[in-house]
Amino acid sequence: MSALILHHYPMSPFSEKIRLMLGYSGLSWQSVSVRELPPRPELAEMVGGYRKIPVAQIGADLFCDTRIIATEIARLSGKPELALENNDEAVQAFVRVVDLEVFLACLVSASGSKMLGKLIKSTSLLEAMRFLKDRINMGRNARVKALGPKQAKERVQEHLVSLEQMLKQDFLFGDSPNNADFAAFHSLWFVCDLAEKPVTLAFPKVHQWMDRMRAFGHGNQTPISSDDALDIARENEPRPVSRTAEKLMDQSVSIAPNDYGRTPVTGLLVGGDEQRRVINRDTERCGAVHVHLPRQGFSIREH
Ligand SMILES: N[C@@H](CCC(=O)N[C@@H](CS)C(=O)NCC(=O)O)C(=O)O
Repeated sequence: MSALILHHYPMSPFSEKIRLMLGYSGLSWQSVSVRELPPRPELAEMVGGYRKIPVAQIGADLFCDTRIIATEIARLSGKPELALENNDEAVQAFVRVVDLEVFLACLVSASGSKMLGKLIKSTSLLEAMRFLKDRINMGRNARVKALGPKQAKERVQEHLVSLEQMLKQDFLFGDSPNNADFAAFHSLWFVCDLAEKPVTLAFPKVHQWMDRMRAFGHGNQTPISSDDALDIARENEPRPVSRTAEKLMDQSVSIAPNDYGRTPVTGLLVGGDEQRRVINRDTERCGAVHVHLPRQGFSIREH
């Protein structure tokens, strides 16, 4: 089994992106089920304020955002095409659009009584109400605004037309999948598989591509508890990290996403690379941990 632990919940589209990458990569992984909304005390002990899901963990290293998680999966599985930075600019530009604008349009398009019913079934009526309140607040504090229902539906249609044109071969950018296929899949999975809206029926190539993507499955997962994950962090040292020539190096910083869910992680900036920054957090329950966050789409400030 690989040492990769995924903190996620079943109805989370970005988690589905990673679960499917894990299926494709052939890595076995450990699964921690988390609540659909904060508080998530065990996870927060490790990642501090970062509130988005999924989060991945290897020992005492925590990886925030699917961009960084994909890089880790690419490295562990020897499948470089899964890391966004290993793909050309056309792929990277496509993923920037599908992971934000198209994702938000799909969320709006998927909402309705079917989704609410599923949420109540997988949690409870009270939890579903708390969830809605949480997401309304999250939207209010976001820097990006979601479209209204009519525009969102149009945006999803426009996206499907474009995917249908791109699919001249089995996958979006060639005969085998890369990061873009997983990024484009998860939002449509939310609309088609969870909200059960058959939006791809009029797009045969997209429909078949979705089936090819689903066939990767989620791979071999072993459930563990959030306390087990804390124990694993405590029993391990963070892995060595390269220092970078940054003004705030070795200083206490806070790093937060620029778009939504903008609660910051604070800690000591200890290094990183071109794609990520790494901060050290000293925690009560598991000692020192390193939190890895993307540079793109995140802001850093002195704390
Ligand atoms: N850019 C992030 C987006 C992650 C994201 O938006 N996740 C949603 C769930 S799919 C989320 O965190 N929602 C708020 C929450 O679960 O508390 C990534 O690539 O990981």
